[in-house]
Amino acid sequence: MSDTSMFCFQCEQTAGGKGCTRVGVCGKQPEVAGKQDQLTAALIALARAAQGKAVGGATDELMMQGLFATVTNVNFDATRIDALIALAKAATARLGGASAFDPEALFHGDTDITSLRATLLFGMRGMAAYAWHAHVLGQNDAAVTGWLYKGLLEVGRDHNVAEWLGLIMEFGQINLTCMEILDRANTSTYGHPVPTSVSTTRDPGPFIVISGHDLLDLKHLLDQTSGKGINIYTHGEMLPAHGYPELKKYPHLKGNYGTAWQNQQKEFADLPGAVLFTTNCIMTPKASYIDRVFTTDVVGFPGVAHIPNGGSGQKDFAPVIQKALELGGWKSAVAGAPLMTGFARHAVMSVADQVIGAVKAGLVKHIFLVGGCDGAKPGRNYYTEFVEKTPRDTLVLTLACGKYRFNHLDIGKIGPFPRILDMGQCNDAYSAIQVAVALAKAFNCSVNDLPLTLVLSWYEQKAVCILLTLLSLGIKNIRLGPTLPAFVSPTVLNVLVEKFGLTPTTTPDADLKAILGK
Ligand code: SF4
Ligand code: SF3
Repeated sequence: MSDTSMFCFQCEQTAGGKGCTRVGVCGKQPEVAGKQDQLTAALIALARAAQGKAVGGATDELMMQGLFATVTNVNFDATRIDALIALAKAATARLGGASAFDPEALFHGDTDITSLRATLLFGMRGMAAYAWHAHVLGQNDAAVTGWLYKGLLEVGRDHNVAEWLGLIMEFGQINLTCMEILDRANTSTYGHPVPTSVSTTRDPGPFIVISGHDLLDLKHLLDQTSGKGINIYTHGEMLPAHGYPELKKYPHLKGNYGTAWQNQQKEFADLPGAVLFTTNCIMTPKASYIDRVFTTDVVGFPGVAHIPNGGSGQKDFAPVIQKALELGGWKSAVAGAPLMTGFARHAVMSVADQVIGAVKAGLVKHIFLVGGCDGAKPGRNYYTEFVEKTPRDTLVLTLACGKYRFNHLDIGKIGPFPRILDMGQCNDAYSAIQVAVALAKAFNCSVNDLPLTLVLSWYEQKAVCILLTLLSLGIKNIRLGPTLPAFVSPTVLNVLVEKFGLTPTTTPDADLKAILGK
C-alpha cells in the first residue's frame, strides 16, 4: 500500500458505506492508518512469540494499549503509534522473536473470510479498551488477558467459516467476563451507581470538561482540582459518572456539558474552559479551541497537549488546571434542564420486585433497551423518534452515548420509575444483561421470551464487542442501525439473520408495530 492510500472499514461512518481509502471520514490520515495496521501486525507477531511462554505485566499492558490505540477516534498521532510498534517489536525480540505478520493480509482475500477476521479483530479492539479501564483499577482476569493473545494469534491464522464463527462466539463470552471485571472495578472503587439528577446548568467561573470513559482519570482530576475554585463538567460517555457515590460526593463535580461526541466541534468552539479526553471519541479539534484541548492515556492527536502517565500511575493535570484558570470560564450562569442517570443493575435490582410486579400487573407491557453509540448520520434521529413513539406503558432502558438522542425528553413515569432509565456507559451493557437475566429467572423463561426488545445503535468497535457478547448469549431479534457494518459480508449477514434474527432498523413506526404486534 502506498503512503497516500489506506483501507479502513471498522466504523459505521466509513466512506460510502464501504471503506475509507484516501483519508478517514474520522480524519485519520493514510500514514496513521498504515501505522495502525503495522501495530496490529506487530501485536500478532508478539502473540506468536508469547506462545507457551510466561508473559504478563508490561506485555499484557502493551497488548491492551496497542489494540485500544486502534479504536476509532482514539489516537491520530503517528509518533505515538510508532512508539507502540517499537515496544511490540522489542517485546517480541525479548521473547525470542517469531514469524512476522504481513499487515496487508489483515483485510485482503476472500470476502467472507476477511469479514470474519475483521469482525473478530474489531471486537477485540473494543474489548481491549474495557480490559484497560478495568486494569487501571486493579482488576484483571487471566481468561480475558489470555484471550488478547489467543485472539490475535487466531486473527493471524487461516480458518474456515465455521471455525471463525466458533472463535467469534467464544470471544463474545470472554467479552462478557471483561465487562464483568470492569463493572466490578468501577463498583468496588466508586460504589454502586444510584439514581441521580445531573445539572446541565453552566455556572460562572473556571471549569474543565472531561470526556471519554475513564473514571480513574475523573477521580484524579477531581482530587487535583479540589478547593481550587474550578468546576468539573462531564461530557459524552462520562455522564453516568455522576451516579457513583464516591464521585458524586465531590461538590465541584457540577454537571454535564454538551451531548454526544459528534457534536463536539460545535459545542467546544470558543469554549472558555479546558477539555480533557480520556478515551474516544476525539474529533479533529478546530483552530478555535485546539489550544484548550488535552489528551491523556491512550488518546492522542497531533498538536494537542498530552498528559502522560506518571511513574506511580498518578497523572499531573496541572497544565489542564492552569488552562482552565487562564480561560476564566463562563461569565454568568446559563440554566439547563437536568438529566437523569444512575439506573445501573444494583439500582434496578434493588426494586426488582416492583418492576416484576409492574410487568405482571400489566402496568409495564414491554421493555426496550434503546442504546449504543451515537454518530453523525442524519438517520440517527430514528432513535429519538422511536423513543418518543414508545407506548406509555413501556419502559426504555438505555446506555452509551446514543442516549443523548432522547435522554432530554420527558416521556413520563410508570409508578415511581421515569420511563427512561439510563444504565450507564456502553460497557454497562453488562448491567442490562444482568437485569435481563434476572427478569428471565423471575418469569421462569428465556431472555428471548421476555417482553424485551433490544434496539441498538452502533458506531465503533466497542459496540462490535458488545453485539458479539449479546449474540454469544443467544439473544435473538436484536434490531441494529442506523446501517449494518461494512465489514459484514452478505454470507456473514445471512448467518446473523438466520441464526440470530438480527434485523436492520427500518422506521420507528414499522419497527414498533412489528415488535408490539399492533
Ligand atoms: Fe474510516 Fe471509521 Fe476507519 Fe475512520 S475509523 S478511517 S471513519 S472506517
Ligand atoms: Fe460513544 Fe464514542 Fe461508542 Fe462508549 S463515545 S459508546 S461512540
